Order: sequence, then structure tokens, then C-alpha cells
Amino acid sequence: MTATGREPSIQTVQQHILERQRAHHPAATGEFSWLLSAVTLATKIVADHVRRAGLIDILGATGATNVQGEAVQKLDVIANETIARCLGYRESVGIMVSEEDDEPRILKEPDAHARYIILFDPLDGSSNIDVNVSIGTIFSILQRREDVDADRVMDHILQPGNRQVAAGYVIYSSSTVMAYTTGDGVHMFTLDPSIGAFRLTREEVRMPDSGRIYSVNEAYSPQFPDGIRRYLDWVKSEESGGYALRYIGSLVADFHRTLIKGGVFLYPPTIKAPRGKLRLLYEANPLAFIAEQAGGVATDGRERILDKIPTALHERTPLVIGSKDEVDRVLSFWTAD
Ligand code: AFP
Repeated sequence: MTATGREPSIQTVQQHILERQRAHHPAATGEFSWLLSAVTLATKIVADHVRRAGLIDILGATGATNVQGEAVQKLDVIANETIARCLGYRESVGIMVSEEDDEPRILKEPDAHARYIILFDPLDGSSNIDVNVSIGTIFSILQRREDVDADRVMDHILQPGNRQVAAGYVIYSSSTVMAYTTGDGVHMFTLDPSIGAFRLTREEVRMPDSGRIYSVNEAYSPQFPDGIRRYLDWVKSEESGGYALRYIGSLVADFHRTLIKGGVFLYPPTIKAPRGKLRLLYEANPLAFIAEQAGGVATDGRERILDKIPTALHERTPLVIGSKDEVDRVLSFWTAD
């Protein structure tokens, strides 16, 4: 329904979160939507920097390497600090953990009000920045555990993905799109630059159960486990009926396509990276939560991503994520030992 019966309705991400909260959690105080508004504010600022990246001196590497051993891009630093600044003003956020930082940032002394922990990859796919390829921000939100002393910071952070209260991503591309879930479906918003707000564009997104696209850095196939290599042979065989390969090299962009069109994204273990490359807390967990909420599946080859108990902040994991039938197909060839 629309106000006049003619124009499409306008619903911003804030309105959407508030309405959903009112419907499903009548006792909610609004503090959570206030927290998420820090994420939308930060990502609008990052989107603006990304759009003007070639015009101002923010392209290229800083010369530093991050805790993952990767070259830090100038935009990585801008995105990290922007998100930290915006979240710092939200009284409910106690701890912030970034893929770019060595250690968690304790924003508030532990107390009942600062009960949220936010984990994020400020600029995923940042090695693609200089060549105008889509990049993104991924976030995951947890609550402090009630059964653990407030000062045991790592115990609060290292919770399995099935404890996430929200997760989402923003993709900076031909348009800037945000997708989020609070465990109540996946909803998508497009940044309308004319009003500076994310407007609802897809509600209750469903990932197709199958899709004829596979997405993997196939150059590593000599290093993949045998089962994955057998799957890759099958996918290219006549028997499969024909698949297309799409690989952008920005997880957010490859995942966004998989969510909408279906298919499967794989980053298996390699000889060089026996535990995979992607980070459990900042990449796999939030995207697994979104995938499952949209009807998809995410596994490391042995167990559901969301059931993995993290043991370290920057832990990596193999990842197979996407349409249910396609992930099942990969697993029928490969089950990690
Ligand atoms: P960068 O942030 O260093 O560009 O890494 C991106 C990423 O973590 C993820 O977004 C991609 O899916 C994956 O790495 C690509 O890795 P390969 O270059 O090894 O294929």
C-alpha cells in the first residue's frame, strides 16, 4: 500500500528496524535500532569515500601490514576509524572488534548498558579498491554473556555464530546496498543518494534452493582437497548440465550475487592456507547467519559454520556457502576430515 496509491512507499532502514522490533519484541527499548543506526551512518560515510576515491588521495596502500599479514589500504584505515567513531557514540556498545585491529577495543567499562559487542570487517575485498571492483563492510553483533564475569573479554567475544543477535553487510557497488538480519528474515535496502537514506528494496529475501553458478578461486585447485577437485571436475562435466563460474574476489560481492541468484561460493582449505583464508568472526559467521535466514546453508565441510566455537580472534575457516542443493552437492563430493 502507498500513501497516495500511486508512488511506491518509502521505508528507511531505521523505520524498518523499529517496526519489526515493535511487532516482534514489544518490550524493546529502541536501543538496538539506535546501535544499528551507527552502522548505517558509518557505512554512508564509507560509501561517500569509496565513490570519491579516485578524486582524493585515498587510493593505494598505506605501507603497513595488518594482523592478517595483508597490505593495509588507505581506505581500510578510513573505514575502520569511521566505524569506530560512529559506534563509540552508542552507549550500548561495550566492545568493538575489527579485522584490521590486533586487539579488541573496549569502548565502555563493562556495565549493564554497554551489553553489545560488534565485530566487523570494515572493508572486505580491499585489494580490489584501486580497480573499481565492488567491496563491502560486514558486521556481526553479539551480546555479552550473562554467565561470565564482565572482565573476561575474550569469553564474551569468542561466542559461536548461533549467538549472533544481528548481522549484515553493505556492498559498495553500482549502488550501495545493505542487507541485514536480526534472526527474522533478511531485508535489503538501497542507499538513495538524493535523501541520504537506505530505503527498503527487498523484504524477506529468499536464496534460491539451487543455482547454476559456482564461485571459487579455481587457480588454487591443485592445492584443494581431492573431494573439492572431484566436485570441480563434475561441475564442468556434461553430466552436471552446465554451470557458469563467477569469482569477483570480494566476498561480499560474491555472496551478494549468490544470495540473490543462487549458486555456491567456496573457499576450501589449500596447502598454503590449510584452515582456509576467510575469517570466522568477521566474514563467515555474519554471512552464514544471513544465508541461513534466507534459506541457504553455510559449512566448513565438517560442521555448520554457526556452530563452530571460536578459539581466537582472527581465526580462519574453510567456507562453503550458498543454495541448499548446491552446498549439499559440494558436500557429496567432499567432507573434510
Ligand atoms: P582482501 O580484503 O585482502 O582483498 O581479501 C578479500 C578476501 O578476504 C575475500 O573478500 C575474498 O573472497 C578472498 O579474500 C579472496 O581471496 P583470494 O584472492 O585468495 O581468492
